[in-house]
Amino acid sequence: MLNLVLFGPPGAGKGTQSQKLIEKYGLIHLSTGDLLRSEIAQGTDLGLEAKKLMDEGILVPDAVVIGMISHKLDANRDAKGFIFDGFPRTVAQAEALDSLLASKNAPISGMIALEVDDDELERRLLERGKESGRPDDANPEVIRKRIKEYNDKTAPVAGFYKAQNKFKSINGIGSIDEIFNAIGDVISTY
Ligand code: B4P
Repeated sequence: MLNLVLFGPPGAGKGTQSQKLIEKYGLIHLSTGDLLRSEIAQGTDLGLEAKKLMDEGILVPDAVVIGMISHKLDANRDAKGFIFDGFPRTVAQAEALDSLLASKNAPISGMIALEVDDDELERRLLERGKESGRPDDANPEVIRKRIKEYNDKTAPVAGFYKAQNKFKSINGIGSIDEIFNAIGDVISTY
């Protein structure tokens, strides 16, 4: 099984690259951001709770996203593998993911981090906000809050995978195809 964690700050290109990776490798895409936005669109209690936090650029509680991922893993037992996009975002989520996958005998193959500087992240997210209507992409203050959340709570997740010799970082600036090829080079080493 190919189980890939795509890592990086908001706007690094995780969602963009995931779309290309699922086509090439036939993987199931698990984006906690997309799962949460779907709960919001359906107006569920979970969605209402998550919306308040997401609109402010704050991470939603670990238990919520871990529960969502666990359901999705159970619902896709015959998958060839998974791309985890935007998850894990805290060390507690990374630990929970390891134990969920251990029970299925299908560990993480590796984490690939997309490196992009803060100015470029802000530029990309504001640009996307013009089209997407995403409230968390519309406001520079919220974008900076999301980057701060990433630096405080998510960046340490890299250390979790480095300790397992599963971490690789690549340059996330360049054309979408160049970055996709660089990701493919890493995958070919698994
Ligand atoms: P996400 O939906 O995961 O939001 P994201 O990080 O902004 O998206 P992504 O990084 O995938 O966007 P992409 O770079 O592809 O999360 C939103 C919120 O949900 C979080 O703030 C949090 O509140 C909550 N949440 C989600 N998961 C959670 C978790 N596990 N725990 C707790 N809370 C959680 O795209 C950005 C833009 O860049 C696009 O417009 C794209 O076209 C452009 N782009 C991509 N590649 C490019 C390139 N090479 N060059 C130029 N532009 C590029």
